[in-house]
Amino acid sequence: MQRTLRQIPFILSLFALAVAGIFWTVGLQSAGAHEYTAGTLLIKHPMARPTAPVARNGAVFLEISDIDGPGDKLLSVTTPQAAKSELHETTIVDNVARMKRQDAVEIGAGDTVTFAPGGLHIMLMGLTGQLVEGDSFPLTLTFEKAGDVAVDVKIEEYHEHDKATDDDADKAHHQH
Ligand SMILES: [Cu+2]
Repeated sequence: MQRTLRQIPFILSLFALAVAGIFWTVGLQSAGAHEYTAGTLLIKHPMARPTAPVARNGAVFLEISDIDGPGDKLLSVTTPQAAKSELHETTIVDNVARMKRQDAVEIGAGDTVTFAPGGLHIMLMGLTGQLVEGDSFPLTLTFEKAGDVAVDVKIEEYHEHDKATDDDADKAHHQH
């Protein structure tokens, strides 16, 4: 009996360590990976480049996957950071880059759709404030099946994420 009582503080400290470990891991994941799940959808690293003080427009890039799911459709996007947000795709027509508004963006079953410079992007029209490196702003993605998904958009220089060859040193280098 006495022995059991003496073990209690030890057990409690183990428990505290375990809890601390969980929080530490969660903290690391949100700081590093910056991704969101909604049903079977995985949304990775929403980001926007910093803008000049006079810039009226900006663009958001991210990656949306439905690897194990039936597919979904991104219908619209809203953010308090801009008067209007549209789904755009840049295409080259006769050597001229043109942005075309998309009514929706299909995420096929098992597919990953990447919004990146020179292709798909979320166009922010009529910025309500300058996009300053290091800041972030909220954005809501509306999907046909998954519904509304709220994410935070990090403002930083663009660099390709989540590549198999992309180690931490490489990421740190690209951020500056
Ligand atoms: Cu655009």
